Amino acid sequence: MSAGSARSSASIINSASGSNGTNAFPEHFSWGAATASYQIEGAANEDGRGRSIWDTFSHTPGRIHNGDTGDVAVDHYHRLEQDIALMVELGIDAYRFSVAWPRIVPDGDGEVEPRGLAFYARLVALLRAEGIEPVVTLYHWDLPQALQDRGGWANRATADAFVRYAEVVHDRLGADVDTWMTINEPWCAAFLGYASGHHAPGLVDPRAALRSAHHLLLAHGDATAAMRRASGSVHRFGIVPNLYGVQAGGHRPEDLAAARAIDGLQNRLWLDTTLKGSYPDDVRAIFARFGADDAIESADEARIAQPLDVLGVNYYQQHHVMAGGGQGLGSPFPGCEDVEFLPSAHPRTGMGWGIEPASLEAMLIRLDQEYDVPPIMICENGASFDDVVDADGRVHDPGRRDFIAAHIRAVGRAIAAGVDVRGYFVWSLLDNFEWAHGYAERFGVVHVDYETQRRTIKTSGAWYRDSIARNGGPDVEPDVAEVDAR
Ligand code: IFM
Repeated sequence: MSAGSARSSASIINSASGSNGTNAFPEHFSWGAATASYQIEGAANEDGRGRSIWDTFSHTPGRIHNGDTGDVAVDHYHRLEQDIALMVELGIDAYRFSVAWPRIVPDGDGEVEPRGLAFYARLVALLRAEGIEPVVTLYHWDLPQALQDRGGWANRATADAFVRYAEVVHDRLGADVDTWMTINEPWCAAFLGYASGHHAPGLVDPRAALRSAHHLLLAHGDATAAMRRASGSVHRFGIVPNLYGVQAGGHRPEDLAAARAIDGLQNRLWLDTTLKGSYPDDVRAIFARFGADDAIESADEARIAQPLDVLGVNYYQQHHVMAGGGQGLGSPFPGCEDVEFLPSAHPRTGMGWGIEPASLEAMLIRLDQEYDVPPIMICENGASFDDVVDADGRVHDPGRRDFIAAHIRAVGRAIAAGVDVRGYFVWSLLDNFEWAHGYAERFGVVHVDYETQRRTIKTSGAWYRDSIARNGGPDVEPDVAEVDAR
């Protein structure tokens, strides 16, 4: 049994949320780690897996740093036992992974591939055997290429294909998986994929991006309804937007308007539709401006706003914006082409993302105050930093460790203020394929040597393990000397 198994015997969302008296984190708070299929699995051509938009995109010259692809990634497909042993060593209670749609329905909406289902069934069984709770994400961006060839998410039929795929996976894994997340970071899938072209499928088409946003939401709502019909009240369903604090970088009315506009597309688009049942007026106006509002049929908003049991929140940083001098066509914020993004004045991660943990606390409090929000799980939080591998092979990453520690503290403060947060998943368990950055950016608490596939728990991973053992407290501040001495 894992160190985490005793604590994870109660499921994530049904667990009581009372404080244990020594720190803010409830007794059954769930500590986890997250990954995604294309970023770790490799085995791109095995067991009948179909081609995804990320296979196409990563094999297109000039799209990915260094020409990297996910063909091999960190070979997780062949290393399940080894990677689960690492989870046991870290003592995590829960593991959030995504299912690769092209492994299950290789051409998107045709034949089901039993070998793909068998792989995830084995993963779930191995996790359960160690007392680690599986949390499934159904879509973390690897759309079957065959569906993209028919328009991808800009085509309403893709939402129908997603519902069928979700039903197939839910039917096979439902006996052992309680918590189901539909779509990971729909903002990225829609706007980096179809508006800025930084992600697959690499299009610069704001109308298609807005249509895609709507169809991703519809896919979420319809799949949630279908899975709930099949499982009654047994399972918990949610969606995982990536939320950002948004700060105006000036006091002019147009700066405040810029911040409001970015907040609309980054946050309220996903939150108001799923939790309030309607598009915000300013966001709806952007759909109309680009001729994308014809995608929104009269019953759609009700279909999207299915009751949720959990809201997944991915949180990394806060935007600072002001009016003027924006990005023009190719902005990942259609309709906000005149908004300028400013660098954070705070210390930054290796990727230049501002380190502002208080903004996570503020976001959680905002969710609690502005929405009838279900229990929250932080489904991703973490940072890329350059790792230092010493002569003995140990990997030192104090920047990542401090980032994680500070954000856990922020979650603790939000809980103490009354926000119902039930779990925290570090991004990521392992170094992996960081999309357009290829393997140049590392987010893992476990280092991977990409030549040998050797895994080494980093300083941050050792610290996280110790923090989990203390249930995040009473003092989650890293003891630098003690951890580094290992
Ligand atoms: O690696 C990604 C992940 O796939 C989605 N959320 C953000 C992470 C870091 O960029």
